[in-house]
Amino acid sequence: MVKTLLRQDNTVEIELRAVQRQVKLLSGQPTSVWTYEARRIRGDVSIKHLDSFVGPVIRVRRGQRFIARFINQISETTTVHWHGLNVPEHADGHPKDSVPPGGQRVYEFEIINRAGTYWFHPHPDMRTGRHVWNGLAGMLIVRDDEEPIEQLDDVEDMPIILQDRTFNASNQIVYSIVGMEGALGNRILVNGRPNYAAKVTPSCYRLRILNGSNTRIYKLAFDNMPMVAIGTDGGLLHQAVEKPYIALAPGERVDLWVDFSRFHPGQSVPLRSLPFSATGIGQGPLPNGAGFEVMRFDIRPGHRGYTRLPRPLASKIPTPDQKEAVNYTNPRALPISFDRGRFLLNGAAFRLTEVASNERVRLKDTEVWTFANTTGTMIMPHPIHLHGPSFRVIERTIQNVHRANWEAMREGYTDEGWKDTILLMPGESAKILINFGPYDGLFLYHCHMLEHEDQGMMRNYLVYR
Ligand SMILES: [Cu+2]
Repeated sequence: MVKTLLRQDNTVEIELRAVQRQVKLLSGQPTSVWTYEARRIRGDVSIKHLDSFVGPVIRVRRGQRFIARFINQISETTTVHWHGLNVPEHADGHPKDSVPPGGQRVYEFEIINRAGTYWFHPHPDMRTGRHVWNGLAGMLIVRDDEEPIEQLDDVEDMPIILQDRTFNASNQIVYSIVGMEGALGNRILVNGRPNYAAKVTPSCYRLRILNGSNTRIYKLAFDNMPMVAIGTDGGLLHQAVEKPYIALAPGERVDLWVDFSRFHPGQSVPLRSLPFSATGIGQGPLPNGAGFEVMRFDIRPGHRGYTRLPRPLASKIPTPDQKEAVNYTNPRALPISFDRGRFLLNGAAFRLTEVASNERVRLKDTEVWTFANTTGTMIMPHPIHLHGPSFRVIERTIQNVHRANWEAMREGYTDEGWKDTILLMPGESAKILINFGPYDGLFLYHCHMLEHEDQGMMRNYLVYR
């Protein structure tokens, strides 16, 4: 009886603070960081802090009413954006809804997204790159009682947040902008830690990998073992797909299924980022496109859990049909360009609440949008992120002059599933299909290379009734 009553209260309430703190990351002096601290107030929610600046990892369930009482205790105005979650305008963390130092804001929304790996980070006007770089980013995992794989409680479920940072001689984080690319660190951190090694048993694991870097793109691979993708930005795939490597640009997530049962205790399995090339990148001490070891999995003796994936993984994902779009014959064209030293979207820079005439969409309409990364005196990769509903990728095309570099990256795209962020390599265009709803209001689309976003590579779109 008591249990039934508890289940009926579907509300989760947490307190979330942005604070400045010292953490011990390297040998010697502690590092001064900004970080989120969260605590449960009520409801069925788990919060795990990661013993670094990044985090926490918050686990919620689809269908819950989520309330985050945010308290800004850092020295700058900030916001909290729930990346990938489809939430009302007032809860989206738009820069216009900023929280001053010492201020508070309640973010309240229903979790309507599919089960999957989402995240949260600041979104203040022109300062997002610095806030994330200083340490503000956490993971938000949505589970769903209806998905078969979510029933596998014994499967090891491992958050892996990829970032890079540069530290000075006294172990402090240095905001290191490299040319027109953005902030690129010379050290790779996983879950906020350098030289990261995860202890695993010869069993199967679900890795929830988030690229929480400002600018760095990863081409993730194991040695002599394919990547088995089971989820994308917007949750689980219907069936697992094997890929030689995974392309993961800033903001993107992928869920991998890894079977360590083929290894023996004592072995160490590196996860690598393979080298790749593109125009516009390649500067700095650890350039974008350099190859390196991301982390290791150290095999320890221990329990052997699941060895086989459930089939299907999750409910079927409908094949996108662009004929459903109201603008099927005339897709909305939103080109990337470069003008007077900065990148633009839709030919214009961000202004706080400005919406152009071609940035208005009707609530409940399905539309085709085309992003083209094909013009300008400076062309480089850009991951484009849409706030609001997840979308599907219908088609990608490449200019011949950029084809060779693209061919070395495109097999790593995870276009089989729902996406909220897609990488556009130089010379690439992508058509996406979006159904707008259930919320009307003002939402953002932007480059998720955070310094590009801060320089204005971001626009509003308006969903109107
Ligand atoms: Cu960009």
